[in-house]
Amino acid sequence: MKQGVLLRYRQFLPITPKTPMITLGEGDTPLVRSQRLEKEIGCGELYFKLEGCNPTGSFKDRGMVVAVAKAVEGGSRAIMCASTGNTSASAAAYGARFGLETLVIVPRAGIALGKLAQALAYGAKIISIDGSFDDALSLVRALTQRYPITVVNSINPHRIEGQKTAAFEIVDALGDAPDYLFIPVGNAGNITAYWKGFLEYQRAGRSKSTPGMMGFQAEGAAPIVQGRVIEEPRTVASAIRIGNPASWKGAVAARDESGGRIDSVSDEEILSAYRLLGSSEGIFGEPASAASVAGLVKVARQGLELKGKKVVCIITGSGLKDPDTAVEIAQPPAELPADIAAIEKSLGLV
Ligand code: AN7
Repeated sequence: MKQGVLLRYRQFLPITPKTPMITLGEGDTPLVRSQRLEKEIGCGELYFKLEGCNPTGSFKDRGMVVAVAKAVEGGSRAIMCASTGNTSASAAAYGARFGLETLVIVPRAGIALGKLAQALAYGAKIISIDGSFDDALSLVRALTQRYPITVVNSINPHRIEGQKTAAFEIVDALGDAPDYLFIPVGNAGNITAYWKGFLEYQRAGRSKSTPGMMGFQAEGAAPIVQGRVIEEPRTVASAIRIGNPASWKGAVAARDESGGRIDSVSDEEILSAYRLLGSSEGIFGEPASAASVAGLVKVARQGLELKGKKVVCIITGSGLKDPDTAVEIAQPPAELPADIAAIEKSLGLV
């Protein structure tokens, strides 16, 4: 049975005797070695951390379990978040299971179908606004100040605490930190959390080194790269369609303290990495997740020395979250009569 994040890493988490040790089986996700890309780009060892294997299909569950445990501990009755989809799915699941009402505000344009389906299935109250994620987050900040509702976006520090456990797992699996960690950046909570985790583990003597933090935004939604708020962020990777990240400063600190980079990748590069992951590694991540791999391909092309280096790419969410994109960009299936000759011909068997 899976322990869950709270039990497994309790000495690193803000747990008191009153904290309920809840879990939906989050964390302990696979770290799988690359079969193809590692050789293609010539790095020492390349691993993918499959965060889509969490209970609601994304890394958000690691932070949500801590945020919800602390909300329950504090006597809260309701939680609220703004979301590009995954945070709302996770909040709704943990809220439903542990007796909290879940209120969600999402941008009308571009929340992937699977994520909306999840929030609906878990019984959240969902409001879809004619505005961006950033507008939704401003509304959530205002409403949770006005009413006794716990905010569970990553402006809630318990979210960051939970998410840092993914860094612990990587060090536990590899025996030390990798040389580089590639990660998509949206609201920038996750890169902030990983960096905190790597630093804390090093301080605790669990690792000798820390990785260069390599964060990637989508080109049309790259406020940190451009150094300005993007009013109308655009990208196929709806999860990271964010123009004014809440953890902007945390991301910049992670980059600068680790000797890493924050750069952008185009939608074309994201989709190319998305296809490559699926068709040559057997890993179906959602488009935003492919930004980490697109970033690795980009820096390898630019000549970053990767020979002998250990690299981890975070695959932040499952590809099943966004079936529309998967189908849209693929060759449609061949439609044939139920006839063996026609099928033989179509498959090139004869
Ligand atoms: C799959 O769900 O912001 O930089 O509201 O769903 O920590 O925001 C999702 C973000 C990467 C970016 N990959 O992480 C939300 C939301 C996936 C994501 C990110 C998100 P952050």
